[in-house]
Amino acid sequence: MTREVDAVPCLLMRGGTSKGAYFLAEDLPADPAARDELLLRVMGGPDERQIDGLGGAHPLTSKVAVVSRSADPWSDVDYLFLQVAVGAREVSGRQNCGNLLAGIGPFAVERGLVPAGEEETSVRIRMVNTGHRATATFPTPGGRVRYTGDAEISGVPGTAAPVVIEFPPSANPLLPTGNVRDEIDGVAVTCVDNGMPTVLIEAAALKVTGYESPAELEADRALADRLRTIRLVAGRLMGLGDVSHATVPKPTLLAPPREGGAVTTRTFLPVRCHPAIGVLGAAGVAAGLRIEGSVGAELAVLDAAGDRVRVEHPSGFMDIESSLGTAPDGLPRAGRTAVVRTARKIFDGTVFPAPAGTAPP
Ligand code: NQM
Repeated sequence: MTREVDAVPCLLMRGGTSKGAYFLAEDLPADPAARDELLLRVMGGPDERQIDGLGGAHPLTSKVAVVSRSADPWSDVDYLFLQVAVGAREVSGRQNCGNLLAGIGPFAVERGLVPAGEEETSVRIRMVNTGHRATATFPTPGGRVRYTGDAEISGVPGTAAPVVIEFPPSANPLLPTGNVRDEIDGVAVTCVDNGMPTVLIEAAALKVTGYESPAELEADRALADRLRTIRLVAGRLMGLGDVSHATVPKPTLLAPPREGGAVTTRTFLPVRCHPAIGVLGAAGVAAGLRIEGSVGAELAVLDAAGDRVRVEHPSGFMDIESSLGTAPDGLPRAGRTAVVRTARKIFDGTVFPAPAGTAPP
C-alpha cells in the first residue's frame, strides 16, 4: 500500500516572469501518476481559483520544477518542468519553461546539489522535458546565493541579481516541418522550435494589429477560434500529434516593432495571452526572424552587426542573443542562445497538499 504524502519540502520561487513550486525529485513520488495527482493537490487544482493550494490561478503561476542530481555527464542537475493546468485536472510535461529555469541554479545551491563558488556559480542543467541543455550563472558571494542586484527585467517590479542563461547550439531541427513557411487555414506561418514549439503568425493576417493588450486579445472570440484551428494543424505538421490537450505549440503574433526593438509579439499559452513572453518562446522568435523568407523576417528590424534581438512584448521587451547555424541537410539550426533573467526565493518550507478526494471533479 502506498502511504499518502501529507507534507512535502518545497521552495516557492519567482523564476523570470513566472512563479513556481520547486521540489527535489526525491521528495515526490517516483511514479508519475502519483506525483501528478499530488501536485494537483499541492497547487489547488483543478479549481479555477486554486484557492486550496499554492497556485496563483494563472498558467504562469501554476508551475512546478522537479530537480535532481544528473546522471548525464555534461549536466550537474536534471530539471523536469510540469505545467499544472488551471481549471482542469491536467499536469503536463510536454514543454520546457525557460523562466522557471532561472531559479534552478539557485535552488540547486540552496539544496546542496551543487557547491557554490566564492563569487559566482555556474550550474549545468539538463532540461528533461526535451533534452535541451543550459548553463545558468549567478552571484554567490561568500558561497551563498545572492538574490538582490541591479538587473531589471520587463514584467517584474524592481531589480534583482542577474541569472545569465546560455543555451549551447542545438542539434534539434529549428524548423520541425522542414519548411520555412507553411500555410494553414489560409494563413502563412513559420513553425519554429528553439526549445519551445512556436507558430509565428503575422498579426495582420488574423485581422488584429498585434499591439492590443492581452485582455483585448483574450476577449476576441473570433481570434481564439482561428488560433485554435491553426495550432491543431501546426501541432500535427510539427510532429507533435494531437495537441488539443497540450500546451504546445504556442501561437505567437508578430507585428513591426514600436519601441526600437526588432519585433512586437503577442504569444498565447496557448489560450491565455502571455503578459510578457516565455524565454524559449522568445528564443524561437529571435531565431525565426533570422531565417530568410520566414514569417516575420520582412517586418523585423534586425541589427545586422550583432546577435542581440530585442523582442517587444506587452510589458516591455526581452533581449535575446541568438545566432544561426546550418545543418548538413542545409536547413538552419539554432546556434548559441543567451538571455538574462532574475529569480527570487520567496518562501522555503513545507507544503501541505489538500487531502486526496477533496478536489472538485
Ligand atoms: O518559453 C510560458 C513562461 C513560459 C515558458 C509558456 C517559458 C519559455 O513565461 O521558455 O518561459 O510559454 O508556457 O514561463
